[in-house]
Amino acid sequence: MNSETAQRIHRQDYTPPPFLVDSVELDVHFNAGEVLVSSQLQLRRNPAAAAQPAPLQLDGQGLETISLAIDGTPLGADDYRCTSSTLTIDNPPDALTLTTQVRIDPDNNSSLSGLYRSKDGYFTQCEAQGFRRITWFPDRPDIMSRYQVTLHADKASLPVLLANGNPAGSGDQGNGRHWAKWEDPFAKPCYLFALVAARLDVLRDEFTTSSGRSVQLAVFVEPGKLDQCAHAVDALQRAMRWDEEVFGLECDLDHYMIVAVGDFNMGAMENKGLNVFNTKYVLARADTATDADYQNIDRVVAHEYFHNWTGNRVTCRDWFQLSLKEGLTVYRDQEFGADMHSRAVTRIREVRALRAMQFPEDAGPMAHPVRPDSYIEINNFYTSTVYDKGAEVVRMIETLIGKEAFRRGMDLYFERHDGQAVTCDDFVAAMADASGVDLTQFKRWYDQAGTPHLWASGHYDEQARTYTLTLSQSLLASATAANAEALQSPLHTPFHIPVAVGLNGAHGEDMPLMIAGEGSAAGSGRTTRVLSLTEFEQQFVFEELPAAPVVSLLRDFSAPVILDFSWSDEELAHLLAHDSDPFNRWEAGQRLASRLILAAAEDLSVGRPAYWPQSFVEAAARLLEHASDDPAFAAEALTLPGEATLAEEMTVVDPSALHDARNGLRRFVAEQLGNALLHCYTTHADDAPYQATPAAAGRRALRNVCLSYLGELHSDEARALAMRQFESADNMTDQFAALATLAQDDCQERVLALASFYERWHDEALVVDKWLSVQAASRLPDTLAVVRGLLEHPAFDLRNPNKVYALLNTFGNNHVRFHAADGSGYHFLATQIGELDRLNPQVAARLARRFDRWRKFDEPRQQQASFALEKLHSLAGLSPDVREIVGRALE
Ligand code: 0A1
Ligand code: ZN
Repeated sequence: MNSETAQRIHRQDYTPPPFLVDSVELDVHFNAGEVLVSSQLQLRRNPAAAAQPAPLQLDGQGLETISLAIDGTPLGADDYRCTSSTLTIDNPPDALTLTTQVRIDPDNNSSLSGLYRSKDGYFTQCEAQGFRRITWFPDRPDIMSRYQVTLHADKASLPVLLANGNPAGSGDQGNGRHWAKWEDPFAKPCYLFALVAARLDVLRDEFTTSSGRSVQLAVFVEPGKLDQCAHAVDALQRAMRWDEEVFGLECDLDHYMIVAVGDFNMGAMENKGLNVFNTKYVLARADTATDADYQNIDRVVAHEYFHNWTGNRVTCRDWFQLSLKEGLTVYRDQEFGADMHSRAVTRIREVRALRAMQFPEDAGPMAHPVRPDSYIEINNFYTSTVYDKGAEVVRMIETLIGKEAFRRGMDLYFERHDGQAVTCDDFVAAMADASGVDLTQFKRWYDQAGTPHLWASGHYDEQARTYTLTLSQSLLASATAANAEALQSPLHTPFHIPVAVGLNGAHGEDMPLMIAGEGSAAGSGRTTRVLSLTEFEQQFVFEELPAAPVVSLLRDFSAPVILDFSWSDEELAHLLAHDSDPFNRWEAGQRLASRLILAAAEDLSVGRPAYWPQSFVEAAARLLEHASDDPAFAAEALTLPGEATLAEEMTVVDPSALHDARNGLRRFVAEQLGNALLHCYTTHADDAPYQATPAAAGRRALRNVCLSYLGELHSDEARALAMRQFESADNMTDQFAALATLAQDDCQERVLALASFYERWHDEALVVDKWLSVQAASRLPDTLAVVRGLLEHPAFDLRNPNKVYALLNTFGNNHVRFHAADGSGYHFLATQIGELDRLNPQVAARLARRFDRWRKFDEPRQQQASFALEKLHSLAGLSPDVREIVGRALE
């Protein structure tokens, strides 16, 4: 299929489905080399559809049709029209039973969408449009049906047979075969359908809901991995309790199952009552999983569980509304994470990720609104914008209307829409109605791509004892060709931006926040106020200030914008040391570091030496000195902004100068503070055995940041220290951190550690992924050669998404090596994308996103990138998935 035949779908073209499907009965027979699917659909005309009777149309992909019948009568050749992707019945009765039988070939389904084989088992992935690969069906989320599914398979090789809902019978059927029937009591869209037939071990547990109902929990994993399931079960129970306590939402199921599979395109999938997970987000044991893995498991398990209400009970009308469930559910898993761990550190990490992923996305060729207007391949829109910026949009609503009103809004949303397929407008309407706050202007966040810029300036009037803050906003600085046009149109209106503000006094204390015209009672006692910026420019005057404040803006990152305010270095150091908002303490340090690194990159690119002021070292020294107050925070504050984030601030990116500048600053800190780093490293050692608690994880994070700084010295002592940690660690966090430090250093220890790591872990697939990624992330000049070599290693498999992400995606994120001046990184990755596309277009398209920012680099690099992209684009048989991404990159 090429771009001519691949259709662009527009949000405005939505029409209700002509037919509804009330119930679905499936019989799935797993035979050697094929799967037969018989389906019986009860269909009827949709009373809400257009008056003109439309034909009945069903979707299909890769189906071999064996038989078709309506109300028991086989269809003749003239009764229907069939293409490879649609089955059309022109004059169907208003209500009918459609029976179909198809043959499918999951053994050869390398796309991992629909029904596919992974190792010796069979799994499904139906979001967004995988159900059509299983049977003929009107595959759209606004058709909700009741399902009954019977699986038939060989008992010895496929002993576990699962589908959504409740077990409704099982038994033997002779010839060594068995069957199992499942009934889902809830109507659901077909994207939430799932089935599994495999050989799996299971860990069972139970949860009693607040109203006293018992829910049977089960986590199914590959045989032999039961000792890595406990954390996932624990996370699930905590998430279930949390949703009851925070949102009053109880589990509606009798059975809640999680199945882990090693071949999976994404993180996990919220199929009703039968979540299918990438093993990466289930399996954990202290010696195989890092603290980050443990925390990610918490978050993903919670995310999928929370979808049961925000996504499943209330689902999306069409795929343009994807953020309705994803933005909201990410917001919910973020809040869960904040309650389980440190709220401040959780927020810091989220914003770091947002800036590394979503901001570049919003400034590049794939920029799209949280609610996109059109797409060619919906799978390309499971993006950081829909998920993470979508969560920021929900968070801003909470900030603007307040926590209690937000909760009332959620209640109202469920009251109005339980069991429905709805839109983002419906969500915002519930929030507006529950709070009485007009969110009409706010909705622009759903419709306009790009990261807004927020300019701020302040003036203190000693006489009047007032501080005047001027805020202005524009999308211009981040305008892409597409939205530049929109900005000139009369439709351009400002965003409604919540700006959380505090004023910091000379001794670090919060000053009073009295806004002129409000009367003194309004602000009294509050140290943070949320200003509503609704105009292009607005002024806010703070009164009764005895001295000039240092303003703390956008506390807790109250809006996903790029803030420009000219704090002096001293003011930033003051905020870093004193601001009562921990996010802004961290932010001040990041700003100081960014300034220095960007200036140094400019110097280095014209052959001038970099300049590092002592004041930065002093600030870092203070952080180390007070690190034990909050080790996890200190670790974040000591971590410099990443290269991809910094690159966004450069007009033309010189990746080597940027890389050298950033590492130069790290080395300078290490040289100046070697003893303090070592002291901090030593004093935060844990004698106790590994525990995944936030406090212990915080200490490990801090020590490992110290270790990585010491690694910059390339000294025998630092190498020995890393090697000691590598060899003696009782947990993967410390072992891997030591390996990651050594992997940046061209030394014998690196070779030894990499070899012994593989030797020890070659049977643990997820640990092998770490081994691949630590090599692909190395700054050493021969990294591309190493990555090329690893393609041939038995550990690598182009068919397995985790391996592809570990090796190839990590390389694409290796800023200095991927953007090598000679274009070698570009040509390498483009070739791999072309190869992968023939197996798995979704993952290939994700990999192609690494090219998003190619136009920000210098002319010679741009030329190499465009050669590589053009060549990829011209490949015969390229998927619409990759074609859409590469086409937009080349536009
Ligand atoms: N809804 C899932 C994400 C997901 C989306 C698509 C998939 O296959 C193409 C798989 C999973 C979530 O948000 O967790
Ligand atoms: Zn989700």
